[in-house]
Amino acid sequence: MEYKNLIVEIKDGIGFLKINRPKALNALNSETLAEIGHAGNELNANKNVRVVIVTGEGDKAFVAGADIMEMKDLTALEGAAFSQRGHEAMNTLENMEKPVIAAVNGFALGGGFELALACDFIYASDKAKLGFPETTLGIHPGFGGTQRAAKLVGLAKAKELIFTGKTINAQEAYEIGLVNKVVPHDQLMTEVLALAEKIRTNGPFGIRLAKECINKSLSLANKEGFALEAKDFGMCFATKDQKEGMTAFAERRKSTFIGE
Ligand code: DAK
Repeated sequence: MEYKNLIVEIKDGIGFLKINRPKALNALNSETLAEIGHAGNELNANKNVRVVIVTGEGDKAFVAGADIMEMKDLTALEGAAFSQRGHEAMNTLENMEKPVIAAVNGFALGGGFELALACDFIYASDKAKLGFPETTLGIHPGFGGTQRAAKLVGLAKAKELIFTGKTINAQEAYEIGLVNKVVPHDQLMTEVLALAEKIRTNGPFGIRLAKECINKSLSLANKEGFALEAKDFGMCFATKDQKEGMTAFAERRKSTFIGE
């Protein structure tokens, strides 16, 4: 499918979803949010795609937020619909059956930060700037940021970031656990591709079930979480991937997984 505001590509088992509105620093308007949802579903359904990388076009921004020009005259009902469209896009990424890495190549502000937080983890350029400026605009994060940031860094840090609206650099974001790794700007894609490649060669089915267990750990009590883990672990033994992985180990060769 062709997208107006995205560049979507698949190369060697890795899907790329690039937000492509560089003149507006890749700000998310409703059309882009809808396209992210579609592209996410398309990449999810494609069996050849093992890992997805989300990034922004251009050298300056990952995504500088939800589109303020579109939002400024919204009514309350339209605001709620806009927020819902955002939730649908973010949830599509969060619930993909394959790992989704955010390669944050510049500004990740407001809705852009929320987009990165909906990915499984973030690698950031040392030039990246992250934050929630929403309260400086008279609103608050509306694409899941209050929930996802609090779960990642704890209530007090999330409140400090959101109440102040301050922007932090990649190193500060790394130190509080929002970012997995800070990379020199011109090496960001090389590092992210190496990471994606490492993940791509592992068993897709095991990764998919692990992602489900880890995501659900946030809402399940330990007892239910362990029950889910045991059920999913058992399910691995019904797959060709498990047979291949363990046979390859016994035969001292490299495994070739097919995701079944
Ligand atoms: N929306 C629309 N256009 C944007 C934009 C944005 N968020 N950010 C930048 N642009 C546009 C600028 O208007 C400018 O367009 P032209 O004037 O050239 O036409 C172009 O991108 C380049 O921007 P600048 O000229 O400002 O570039 P600078 O290098 O000087 O500054 C900046 C870069 C990132 C510091 C600055 O652009 C900036 O502060 N941008 C706004 C960042 C921001 O506040 N982001 C948060 C947006 S609010 C909700 C739903 C969603 C949300 C909340 C609630 N519900 C409905 C409940 C989420 C809200 C947000 O994300």
